[in-house]
Amino acid sequence: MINTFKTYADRAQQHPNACARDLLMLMERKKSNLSIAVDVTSKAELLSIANQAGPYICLLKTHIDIVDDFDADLVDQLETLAKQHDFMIFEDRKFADIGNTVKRQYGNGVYKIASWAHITNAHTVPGEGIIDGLKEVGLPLGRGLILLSEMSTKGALTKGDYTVESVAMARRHQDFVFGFIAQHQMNETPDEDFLVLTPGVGLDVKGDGMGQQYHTPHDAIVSRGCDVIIVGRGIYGHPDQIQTQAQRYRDAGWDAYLERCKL
Ligand code: S5P
Repeated sequence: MINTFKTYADRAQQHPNACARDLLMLMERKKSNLSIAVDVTSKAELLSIANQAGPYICLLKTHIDIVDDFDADLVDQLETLAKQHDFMIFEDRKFADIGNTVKRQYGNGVYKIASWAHITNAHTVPGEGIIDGLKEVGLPLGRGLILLSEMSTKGALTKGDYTVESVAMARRHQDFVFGFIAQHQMNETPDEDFLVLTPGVGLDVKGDGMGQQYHTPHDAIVSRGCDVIIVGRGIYGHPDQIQTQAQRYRDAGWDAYLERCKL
């Protein structure tokens, strides 16, 4: 696997994408490759979990459209927590429409995602125009995009040529696209350094009865060469143990990274 033996710090020094540099430096500084997926539906719960898990994570992943009582103050408070605990924010919007539509979905509407999310993601099913549309809004704001090249669920159609073409699209937009949601590392040459953020990570269960499939942090980081582990229910599914679980996944992810780099 190419580039996986390098440290996050070394990769930050050389990375062509500004958002990736920020994330890699943050990961090294904080000694965390853990992203929490906070898929809860109330503002108070989201903020409470963000505050408790904050010290252990590099990235907070949101599904902002599932919050029943969303308001602009939620975003202000998330931004304050991000500064206080030193994490970045990733809105898992999974854009999937034509360029002209996604740029409005990204910059406008109720959520104004581009104004607060450092990172967002997109499906590649519409073709490259989706990247052009999102880039028009995100690049001037210093935002970064990741593409879904491989999903975690059973029977996902994101495989074979779809995955190969998704990587080719990313290669043509490296000022804005810096990585993938995937289950494996995607680099093909030593010059390439796409980050892989990987969901479907769990220490205690193998599935959820709705298609989700879990690997351990060790498997994701060491065997599959992924860079960031995304953990949802493994952490927020234990509301009384958010800190304990966040620390547990942070340690498992970081130990796996140290093993991979032979540090
Ligand atoms: O392929 C994917 C892509 C994503 S972004 N599979 C996923 O599960 N996700 C997201 O990761 C999903 O939307 C959820 O927010 C998180 C996984 O949550 P968990 O509770 O299964 O750990």
